[in-house]
Amino acid sequence: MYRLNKINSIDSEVAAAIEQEVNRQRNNIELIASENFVSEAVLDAMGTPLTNKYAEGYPDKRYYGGCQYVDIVEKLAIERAKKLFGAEHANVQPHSGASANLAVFFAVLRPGDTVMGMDLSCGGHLSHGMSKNISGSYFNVVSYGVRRDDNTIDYDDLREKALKYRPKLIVAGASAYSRTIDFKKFSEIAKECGAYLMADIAHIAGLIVAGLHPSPVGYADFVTTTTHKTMRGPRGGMILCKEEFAKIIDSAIFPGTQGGPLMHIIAAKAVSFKEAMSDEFKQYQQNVVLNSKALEKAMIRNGFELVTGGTDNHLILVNLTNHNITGKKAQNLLDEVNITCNKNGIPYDTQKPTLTSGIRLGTPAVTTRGMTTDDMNEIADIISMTLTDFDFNKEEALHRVKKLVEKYPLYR
Ligand code: DSN
Repeated sequence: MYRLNKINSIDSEVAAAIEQEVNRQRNNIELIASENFVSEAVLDAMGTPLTNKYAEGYPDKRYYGGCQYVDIVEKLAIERAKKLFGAEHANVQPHSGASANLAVFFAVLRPGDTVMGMDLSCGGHLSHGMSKNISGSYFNVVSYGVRRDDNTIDYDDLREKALKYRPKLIVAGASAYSRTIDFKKFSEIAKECGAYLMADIAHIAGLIVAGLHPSPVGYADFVTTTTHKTMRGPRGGMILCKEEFAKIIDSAIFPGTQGGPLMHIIAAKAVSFKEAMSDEFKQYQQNVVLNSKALEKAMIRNGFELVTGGTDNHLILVNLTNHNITGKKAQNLLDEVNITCNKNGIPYDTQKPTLTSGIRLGTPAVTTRGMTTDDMNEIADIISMTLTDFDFNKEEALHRVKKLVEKYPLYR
């Protein structure tokens, strides 16, 4: 059992479910583009008594006594985040990426103000203005999207809309976009229409640290991210900004939208940021992109169509229309052979969001396990045999997945 003896002695039901989940992670090929496997050091930091500590406020300015040691931890996390991204100010307290985004909205917008974000159906995120999210219900959202012909961001349309609707904030960033984002162009458009620019780099933060994607720092007024995707830290969020906005951002997180920070998670963020400063981390990010390119080629070789034709980053979006199968069905079939991914809408999808015409595949997690470009070829072949003739190929697919995951042990 994975380090569960103490939990098991109190609560065998929860321990059993955790063990099953750990085994699922070990036995499956994890292709969800937003997931990763943290190091044991990061895991350990999360499971420390720092969870016991209330520390509302900020280092040296807390509303509780006894914060001298958690102050050390938060200062380390802040300094490392600033250094990693070359940012003037960092707030490491957001509980999630959505919380980080909401705090930026709260800092600079008032209900009813106009904001522009990428349409969810074109690869954007819920918190960038989706109608049922607080970002879409409290604010006036004008979405921008991708071109019909090549499915890349339509900067001309974005500029036209920005000049017409004069948003107070433009959000750059996506959850399912496989191409490089031109933050410089975004900042020129934002300046031209007098908007603030927020870059949400949740998916690509690790690539940015390694210099494999241009950084928005210096272009965007606010940069938000999660810490658990390509950054390979604990589940959480972070905001970077220029010094001039430090006060309004800090106050938008606490007391604006959050209470006590999760000090055990901030400790784990600090540890993961230290890991991200290493040469090994840079090499890892290079391998993520190499694997993504290899998966792109191998999927195309297997007859799959990719949105935008391929990838510049850690993910690919597969258009399943020519395979006559929905994203939901594909996700379910792949689940049955122990390959985990998520159904995903493709631009101008004709299927409902609960079905979709696509799946999103990402390489951060499999690369952390040590998988290589050869393994990406094998994964694409297994995906293809599963989706083209499931009944005939299921047993062989399961066998090949087992062989692959056994080569790369996880959390031993
Ligand atoms: N839900 C995340 C993703 O899968 O991309 C974004 O927050």
